[in-house]
Amino acid sequence: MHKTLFISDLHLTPKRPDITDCFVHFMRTEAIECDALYVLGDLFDFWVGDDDNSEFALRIQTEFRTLTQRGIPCYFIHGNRDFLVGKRFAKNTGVILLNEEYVVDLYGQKALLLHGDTLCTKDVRYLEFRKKVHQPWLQWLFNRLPLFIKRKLVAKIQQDIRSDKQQKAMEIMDVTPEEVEQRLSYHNVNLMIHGHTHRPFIHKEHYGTRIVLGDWYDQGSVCVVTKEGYTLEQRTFLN
Ligand code: LP5
Ligand code: MN
Repeated sequence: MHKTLFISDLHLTPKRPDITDCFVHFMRTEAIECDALYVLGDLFDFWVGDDDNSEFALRIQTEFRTLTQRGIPCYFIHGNRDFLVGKRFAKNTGVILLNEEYVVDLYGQKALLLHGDTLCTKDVRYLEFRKKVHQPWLQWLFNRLPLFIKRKLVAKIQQDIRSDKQQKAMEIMDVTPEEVEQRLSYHNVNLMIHGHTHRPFIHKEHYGTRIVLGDWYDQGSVCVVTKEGYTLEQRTFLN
């Protein structure tokens, strides 16, 4: 049966081997049989840069390379935690990096794909922060720092902004419905798939359907699309 798979918000880290194991199992048993795999951001808990040559970083890249070498196309949209995934990662893995909004044709049904952070327009402080760290000149500079300095800087910034997020109301960190409608209408589609909010659900509104992928903290979350339709499914951790 032809199917296309969507995942996001795995937050892979060497600190959580249970998530990594579930991901590796998914890649080797399910993804290996699909038409295409789309990763909609936050694959990593944080990606400091393509120069990360840790065993962990290489291990994850090998999983993607194995898949793409078997002829299965893999696509990636940056999340707010892995916006520094770059050309070298793409070259190493064969993964194709997509723009932040991408319209895909799924067996005749068009869908808008995105990470989901940009839909949270009430989270003004985050969007200002995003604008800053997305500046090409800043990323160019950051990419030229030694790996250990980048790691320290990231840890420091994460620590500094932690309390900022803790003070935000849950409502601020969810999508703005008007923004969802606006993005769908801009692309002239009625289906959207995204992650980021960690609130897995299939929302049906008068302007279209919004599939929200879940995070992989306690189980895997996969959206499976076939020519018959779509399902949002869970994958239990191995043990
Ligand atoms: O992912 P999640 O759910 O935990 O939180 C996100 C938003 N947080 C983030 C932060 C990243 O996870 C970690 C960032 C590390 C930055 C390293 C940068 C290295 C430099 C690179 C230069 C090229 O994305 C969170 C959202 C939440 O999703 C829900 O949508 O609310 O946003 C924040 O918490 C952001 C704060 O509100 C922003 C505070 C501003 C502080 C200004 C510091 C300026 C630092 C400038 C850096 C160059
Ligand atoms: Mn996110």
